Amino acid sequence: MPDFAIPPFQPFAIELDRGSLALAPTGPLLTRRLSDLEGLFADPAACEAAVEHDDEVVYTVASSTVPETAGELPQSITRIRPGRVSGEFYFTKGHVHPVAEGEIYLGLEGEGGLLLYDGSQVIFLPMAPDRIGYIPPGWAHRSVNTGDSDYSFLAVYPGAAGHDYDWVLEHGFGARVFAGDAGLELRSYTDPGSRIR
Ligand code: PAN
Ligand code: ZN
Repeated sequence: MPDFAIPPFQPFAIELDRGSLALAPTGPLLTRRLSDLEGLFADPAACEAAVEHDDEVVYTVASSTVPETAGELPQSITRIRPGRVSGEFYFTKGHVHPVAEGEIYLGLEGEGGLLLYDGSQVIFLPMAPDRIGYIPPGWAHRSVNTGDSDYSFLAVYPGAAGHDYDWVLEHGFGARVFAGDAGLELRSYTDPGSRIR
């Protein structure tokens, strides 16, 4: 037997319902509304107006029961609703892991993307069902729903990695994702009028 520093979590299986994307057993459920994302969209006034209007749910994160502790590999399913604020697609807050560790995402439904930023370079990985997105250690990551239905994915990450949301407030994300006339547009984070590609 390995010499465990902490008592091991019992092995178990998790059922993923492919229709509802519910996990059984299931852990905590987090709901993020537009009001939780105030200050993050390129057009803060439009976001504020949408918050006043109905403060829509932008995304939910349903976690498994695996604890966020050293050595464990917790999982969660994020479901991002379709929507835009002044043309900017709905997204997750985005974070870096203060303990530099990798993470994998598996697309489950819908169309989306993974915006990755290391402080200078910005990468956009299109995501779709059955596509695995790899987030290397140290890269800030944000998910974007670029379709007109829910975009959902499974995330698996090291339990001691932690989540730092302040880094993004300070450094931004390098790019924003907009719906353009001829499809998806990546625009400068600080100057959303200027197109990157
Ligand atoms: C994901 C994210 C989830 C929500 O499980 O936490 O998609 O995004 P925010 O945490 O940025 O609000 C993950 O990357 N975990 O590490
Ligand atoms: Zn993460």
